[in-house]
Formats: sequence, structure tokens, C-alpha cells
Amino acid sequence: MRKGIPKILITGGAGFIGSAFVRLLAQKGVYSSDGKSLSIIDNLTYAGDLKRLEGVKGKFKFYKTNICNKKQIDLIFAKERPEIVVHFAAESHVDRSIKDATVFIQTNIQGTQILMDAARKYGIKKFIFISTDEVYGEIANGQFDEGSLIKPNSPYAASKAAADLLVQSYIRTYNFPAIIIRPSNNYGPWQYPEKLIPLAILRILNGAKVPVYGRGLNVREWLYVDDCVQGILAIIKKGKTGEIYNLGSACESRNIDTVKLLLKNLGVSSKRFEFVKDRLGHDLRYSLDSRKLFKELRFKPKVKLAAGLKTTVNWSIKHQAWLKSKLRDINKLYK
Ligand code: NAD
Ligand code: TDX
Repeated sequence: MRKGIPKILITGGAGFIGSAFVRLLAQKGVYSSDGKSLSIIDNLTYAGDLKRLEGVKGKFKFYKTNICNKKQIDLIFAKERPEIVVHFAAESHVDRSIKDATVFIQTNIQGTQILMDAARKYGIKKFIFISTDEVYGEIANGQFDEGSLIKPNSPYAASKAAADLLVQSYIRTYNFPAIIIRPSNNYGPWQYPEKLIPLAILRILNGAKVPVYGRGLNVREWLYVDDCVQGILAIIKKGKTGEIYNLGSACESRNIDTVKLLLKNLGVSSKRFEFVKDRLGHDLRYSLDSRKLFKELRFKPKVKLAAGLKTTVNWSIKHQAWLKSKLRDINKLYK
């Protein structure tokens, strides 16, 4: 390891946000060029894809391992002796959790416990848990701050909330040096096209319509993925262990407006959507009060929704072969 560079272990580094974080570290040179101080654990589920890391090949060690495999995780920690763990790995899609919650309970809850136990055993300095705004549940007016009650509504959100609480219990019980980050809805290049924005783009590229749940009145706070990973890095550098940080963008938008903006960027008719059956238990609105991050750590996301969508559409058109390669899986999910 090069002097001054901490050994970092990233779980879920082949996923959408995890890979953006790895690319950011590469860009900032926050690891040694021999690839010895950065390791990734990812078992490459349907959502994992090493294509996202092709631009930074050779800069990291890769372990294709399930975070629920206690024995393997212990061996990796014994070998790598990481100082910082950034834990992204999760089952991340609400609609899949509504179909079957089993793997969500295993990966999101048990996987987090196994990682934390290994981190304790091998004396980790910082454990960053990537939670979500969904742990708070929905809010019609106002915003959630870090002290708000946790009241998740979907099986996905409940599994993340359980893990979030487990991390809090380790902080209290063992003085475990964890930081919890709760980002809002991410979007941007390389997102798996099961989520609203890349799914909408994929449907249009295939000559179909965008499915909008219910009447499209649900509100999400959209955070461009590059802003998200820069925020995470700022929190790793300046945040306090034992603390929770909301990471939102203040860019709220109703789904119908988000879809119409996308259609405009794609240069197709604003009518290329259809209202479809609503999601079960669909959360109406997420909204984060991120002043703790903005003021205490002086980090603020930069990319506004209109600009972020434009970049995402341009990237998607260039990478449509990648998006279309997921079509069969998406058609199975949404049949
Ligand atoms: P993703 O689904 O794109 O990626 C998840 C990655 O984890 C994949 O590479 C997958 O192969 C890996 N993985 C899944 N189960 C695993 C297991 N058992 N063992 C090892 N690896 C496993 O997810 P994402 O959108 O990049 O989200 C990353 C994290 O951020 C998640 O914890 C998610 O809950 C959280 N989050 C996501 C968003 C969002 O809008 N996408 C918002 C807030 C928080
Ligand atoms: O086809 C669709 N039509 C539609 O109207 C899909 C897939 C979604 N929607 C709606 C549901 C939501 O109101 O769009 C909104 C966004 O949906 P998703 O992209 O599935 O995201 P969401 O359910 O809000 O959860 C996301 O944000 C928090 C991520 O998937 C989570 O991983 C993260 O924790």
C-alpha cells in the first residue's frame, strides 16, 4: 500500500452507485496505482456488471463473493485488512421486493451483520453503511431529518431500515465506528433499467411507451449519481463516526413531470407514456432535509434534474446496446 492511502473495501462495487464510487476514487487517485489498496466484493447478481468498471481495470482486487458467506468474508478481511469499508451491496429494487422479499432479508440484513462482525474482528477504522431515504417512509408535506422516526413501507425499505437499525445498535453497543448515509433517489449512467429513469429511456428506445404507476403524482428527490458518490466521499473524509447523514439534492419532481422531461430530451411526443396499475403500498413522496451535510460538512450536490436527465439520455443513447442487453430480464420482471 502506498503511504497515506487507506486500504478500502467496497461491497457492491459492480453495481450502479458502487461502481460510480470506484470510478471516482480512480479519478481522484484515492488508491495506489498497483491496485493493492482497493478491493471490491460483489457476487454479480442480475444487477452487478463488471462492464461498469472496464475503464478502471487493474486498479482494484475483485472478489466474486456473497456477503452472506461468513467464512469467505472472514477470509477476505483477514487477507485484505481494510481500514475503511464502504458497504453498498444490497438488493435495491422495490418492485422485486414486493414479489419476493426473501433475498432482501438475507443480503440487506444478514449480509450487513456478517460484514460488521468481520469489521469488528479485524479492527476496522470506518464502516460506511449506505442506507436510503426510504427508511423514513413517505411524507406528504415537510421533510425528514436525521432524527425523524424510521417507518418503512415496502419490504425493500423495511430490510434497509432493519440493517440501518442494526448498524445503530453496533455503534451503541460496541462503539462500532460506523457512519450511516441515507441518499435519495439516484439516477445517471449505468443504472439498471428496472428503475424509473433508465426503464423509461429503454422503453422509448424500443418504440414502446413509458409505464407510469397510478396517476404519476408520486414525488421523488432526484440525485445525480456523481453528486451522490462525491457526497459519500465528503462524508468519509469529514463526517463523524456514530453519525447519520441525509444525502439529498433538493430536486423534487412528480413522476409524471420527470417522465415528460425525459420524453422531451429524447425528442419524442410528450404523450409517449401510459398510466398503469399502481405499485402496492406506493410511497407518495420522499423529501430529505440535508442541512446537516450541506452546512456541517459543506457539501452540496451540483447537478440539477434537467441537466442530469440530459446527460443521462445522451449517455443512454450511446450505450443503448448495454441497456438493451437487459431487456429480457426486464420483460420477465414486468410481464
Ligand atoms: P444495484 O442494485 O445497482 O447494485 C447492487 C450491487 O450489489 C450489485 O453489483 C450486486 O451484484 C451486488 N450484490 C447484491 N447482493 C449481493 C450479495 N449478497 N453479495 C455481494 N454483492 C451483492 O444498487 P445501487 O442502486 O447501486 O444501490 C447501492 C446501494 O445504495 C444499496 O445499498 C441501495 O440500497 C442504496 N441506495 C440506492 C439508491 C438508488 O436510488 N439507487 C438510493 C438510496 C440508497
Ligand atoms: O415503471 C415504473 N413506473 C413508475 O411510475 C417504475 C419502475 C417506477 N415508477 C415510479 C415508482 C416511484 O414512485 O417511479 C418512482 C421511482 O421508482 P424507482 O425508480 O423504482 O425507485 P424508488 O421505488 O423510488 O426507489 C429508489 O430510491 C430509493 C431506489 O430503487 C432505491 O434503491 C432507493 O433506496
